[in-house]
Amino acid sequence: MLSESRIQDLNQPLLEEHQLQFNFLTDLLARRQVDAGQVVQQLIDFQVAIPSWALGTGGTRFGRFPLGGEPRNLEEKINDVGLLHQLNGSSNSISLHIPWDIPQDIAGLQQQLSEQKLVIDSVNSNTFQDQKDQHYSYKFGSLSNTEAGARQQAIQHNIDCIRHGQALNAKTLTVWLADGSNFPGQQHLRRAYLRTQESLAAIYEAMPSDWNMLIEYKPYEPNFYSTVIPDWGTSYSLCQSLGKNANVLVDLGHHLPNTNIEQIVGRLQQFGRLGGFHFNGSMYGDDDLTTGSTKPFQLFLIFNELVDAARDQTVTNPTVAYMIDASHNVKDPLEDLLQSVENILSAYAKALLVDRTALYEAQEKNDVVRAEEIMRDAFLLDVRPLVAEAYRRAGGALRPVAAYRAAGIREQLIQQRGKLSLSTGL
Ligand code: LRH
Ligand code: MN
Ligand code: MN
Repeated sequence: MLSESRIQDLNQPLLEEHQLQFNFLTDLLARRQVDAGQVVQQLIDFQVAIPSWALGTGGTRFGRFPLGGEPRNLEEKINDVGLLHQLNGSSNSISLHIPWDIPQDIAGLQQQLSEQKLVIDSVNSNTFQDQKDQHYSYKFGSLSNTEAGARQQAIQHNIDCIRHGQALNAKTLTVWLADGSNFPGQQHLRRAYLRTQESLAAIYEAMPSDWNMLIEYKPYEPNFYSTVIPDWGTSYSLCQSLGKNANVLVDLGHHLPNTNIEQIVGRLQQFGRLGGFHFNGSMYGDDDLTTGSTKPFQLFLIFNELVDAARDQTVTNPTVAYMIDASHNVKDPLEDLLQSVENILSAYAKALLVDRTALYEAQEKNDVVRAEEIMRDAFLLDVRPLVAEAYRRAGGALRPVAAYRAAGIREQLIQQRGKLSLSTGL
């Protein structure tokens, strides 16, 4: 739908100003002994997975306002991620959600993925909704359910997810459980944990040795009194009990207000148990807003922990899976995702620019103000020319959202798929 030359044409009128800004930043950074080209290369190498469930207009439990042209099947979802990747060169993978995305035509999908230079990074299981014809209900939990049959059904579903993922060369299973309770006394808290641990162990056993399991935590919703995996400590203890291929997934929205997420990220890396991220923006909780829209400074501080640990040889954390889990009901989802990726790259670029030698020195001397100023210096620098240059060098658009609009992509999608096309998703 978008040719490379069309993207170049859209870049053309912006090039002169971009070059001016990029050259200025290159000179400025060179004075600080930082090679802008190297930073740009690190940005090009950074890839973040797009969730298949965020490509249609999101909704709330009060309603949904579809804008049309949304993908109706997995092929169309892959196509949309391909478009994003063409525009920014930074979204080369897709997270699937089963059963919303059951792959059917495996050979066809594989061909499409390779043509669009995409991979499937992870498969997410879904035991938070009852599916048609399923024998046991998840009303009172899945992997933690008091009924052995329901637990077994949920275990089997996760194993089926692995099989679906294997067909498309994925290597990661993401588990998020809605399990918990709504009222005091409803659930035996310790036993619910133990049943979950046992169920996860059965899935882990069935998982191929080159696969990873990511365990996501969340303090509330849809259960509002207790959640079986409410926090990183619980995820961490489950991972510890399972083995080295189970690691913690940090969804930025899955924290109570004011939680110091960057510290959690630092801790998990120190323990070698940070498995992945679900990036999104959060104002109150699991809001799934555009990543970086509400708390860009926090996003920068999280990336600061990642960059810091990556440079520390004593840290041996596994490869981290970077994924978005944001979807919105008043934005065009593709524009929303382009914005999320851009904010992620900006936070990463800023973290790469922190003067770490000066920072460590200030920290050692307990020079509080100096340390904070160093962080602010990096955060307040306008790194957009670096991000734009990364897009450009990857064959993408200098301004992906503007290019998306100028190319009339949504209009074309509506023409192809209809005004009222509905997608699966939340
Ligand atoms: C749960 C969650 C989890 C799900 C996704 C759809 O709130 O973050 O990752 O799989 O949303
Ligand atoms: Mn999530
Ligand atoms: Mn969530």
